[in-house]
Amino acid sequence: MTHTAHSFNVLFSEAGEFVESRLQGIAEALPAPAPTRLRDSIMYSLTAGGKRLRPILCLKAAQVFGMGWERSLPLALGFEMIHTASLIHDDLPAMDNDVLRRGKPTNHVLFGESLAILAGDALLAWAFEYPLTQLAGADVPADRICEAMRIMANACGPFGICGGQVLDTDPESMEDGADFPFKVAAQKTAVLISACVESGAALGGADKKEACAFRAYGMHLGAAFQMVDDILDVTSSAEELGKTPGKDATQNKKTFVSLFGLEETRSLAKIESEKAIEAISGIKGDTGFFEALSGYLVERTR
Ligand code: GRG
Repeated sequence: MTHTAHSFNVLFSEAGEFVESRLQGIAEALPAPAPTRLRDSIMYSLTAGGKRLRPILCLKAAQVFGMGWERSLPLALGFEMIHTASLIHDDLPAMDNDVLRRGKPTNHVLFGESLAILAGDALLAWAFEYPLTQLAGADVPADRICEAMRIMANACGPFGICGGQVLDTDPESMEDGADFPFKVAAQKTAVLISACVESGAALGGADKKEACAFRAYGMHLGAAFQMVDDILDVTSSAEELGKTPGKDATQNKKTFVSLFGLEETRSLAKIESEKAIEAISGIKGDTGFFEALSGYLVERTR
């Protein structure tokens, strides 16, 4: 099914509101003996807003294969936990050293560095424990749970966001050459975005070929997403972004914009967005949402 901008926005908001309402309720799943301050620090960042892109991708991918949102929700929330953990750590003084995230003071500004590190660590572990417990209890086939969680784990580790963050922040790991920003974006951003759709699809019942098509979709979408992120860092304000703009230049990062300039980066993002759509062209279910999303993310302003 093809979507107009309006119908796409409605679908995106609907899934976003579903995720938002369930995230608000999840605090109850963190009872004592989790120390109150740790709980506060975790819930502060988890409920601070954001686009909720990753859980939406996961819910929607499972839906293509007939799984309803209620069943795939624990996996989707796990992805938002991983993403939030990575943002808490990314903002730390030892990394990006930022004071603003999602329009609010960063976690370490409010809770201190030690708690922020621990909140990120705890969230990362919870991101696995929560879906494993909930999905097994909801009678989802064990082989699908295993495959979905394997994909999730891969995205967090040396081949995923940790590796990507090293490339992005460790001066000795930086490389010359036009393919470096592609390499950083693939690991830092696209692997997690891709894992959301691939594992959502796998959980929903996709076969290997279909899950692979969604993985390729996510890798291209993630590359386009990072390109636009680099553009917005240069062209947007703190109010629009909810985070401090202009940081890439002050930190001498090798971004798409610093290497290719704004116009060329915009064209590259369009190309990646088209490749994303192409990757899922053979899928039998209704992929209209994913096609529309690919175009929407290139035009996004926050
Ligand atoms: C602790 C899990 C864990 C990882 C440690 C710190 C780190 C390794 C990785 C960070 C990688 C990173 C900051 C990638 C940037 C990805 C990105 C483009 C984030 C912005 O995503 P949006 O725009 O944010 O979707 P919202 O706030 O809307 O959710």
